[in-house]
Amino acid sequence: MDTMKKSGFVSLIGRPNVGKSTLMNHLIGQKIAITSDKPQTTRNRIQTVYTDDRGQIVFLDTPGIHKSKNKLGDYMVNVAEHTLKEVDVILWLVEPTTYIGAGEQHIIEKLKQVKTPVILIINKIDTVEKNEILKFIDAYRKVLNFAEIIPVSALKDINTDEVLHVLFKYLEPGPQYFDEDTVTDQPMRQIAAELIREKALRNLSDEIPHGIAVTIESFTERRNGLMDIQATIVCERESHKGIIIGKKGAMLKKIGSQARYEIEALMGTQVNLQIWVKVRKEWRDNELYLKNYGYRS
Ligand code: GDP
Ligand code: K
Ligand code: MG
Repeated sequence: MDTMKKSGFVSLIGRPNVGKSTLMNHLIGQKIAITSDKPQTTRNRIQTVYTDDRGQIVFLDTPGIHKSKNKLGDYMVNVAEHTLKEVDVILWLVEPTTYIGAGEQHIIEKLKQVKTPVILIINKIDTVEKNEILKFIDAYRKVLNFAEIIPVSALKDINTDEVLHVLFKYLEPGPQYFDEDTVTDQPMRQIAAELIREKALRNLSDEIPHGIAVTIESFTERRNGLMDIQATIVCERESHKGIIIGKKGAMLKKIGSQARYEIEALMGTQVNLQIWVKVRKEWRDNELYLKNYGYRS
């Protein structure tokens, strides 16, 4: 082990939709965490790994910190808040569209309770004028003692190298926890389920996505390398099932082919993907279903 190399754990926190998953994917250079314009896209804690000659950073992409409405929401908030105490550096992402409101105030209160250095990332700077950004920096400076403040655009990859540079500054020399070619701790079948959920989120209207889960029933490799994947989209209502399937199955076909394309790219092999749709009323408030669908506490 090279003892001069640095390492550590970094948590990405912030309100839903500020771009946490997008930034993490760009930092590690691969799409592992799914993203969408819907809040609460990320439900579990996803761990990814960045390694270069400076050392290794393990990123924890968490569900957003927000006020929860059901047991799934409680679970997600717990996951996010719990990680704050465990990590070496916290990246708090905000976007320059609203000033410090109730959501931010809630996060500030949580951050005041931990000693971990907090780096403020002002994301989506591609959407505002430069002097707006300066106003933001000034406003945030007053509310918490940040280790650093970095404006970036995760989507356009502006200033993201600076994030890595600053992170390595705050990390201590330490062991390399993973091989240098590891990018995530997520099993492939879980990433496949998440990619299907992402395509459903992106193609369906707003009221349905919060009520879906995706499970993988089977995940098997044929002799010729082809993968057979059977998945189920679980939704809360009969009417939702109809919408997810679509006219003559058109919507389900679209979700399936978009997901298959990305799963194939990630796995580097051909995939035969079959998706079913099932109704489970109020699964988001049922402990047993939550556990079954992978949301364990
Ligand atoms: P999360 O909920 O915080 O993980 O946010 P996501 O990563 O899922 O992103 C939410 C939405 O914001 C998606 O539609 C992204 O494409 C978009 N987004 C993320 N970063 C940027 C950015 O730098 N600029 C712009 N314009 N959009 C962004
Ligand atoms: K999102
Ligand atoms: Mg996310």
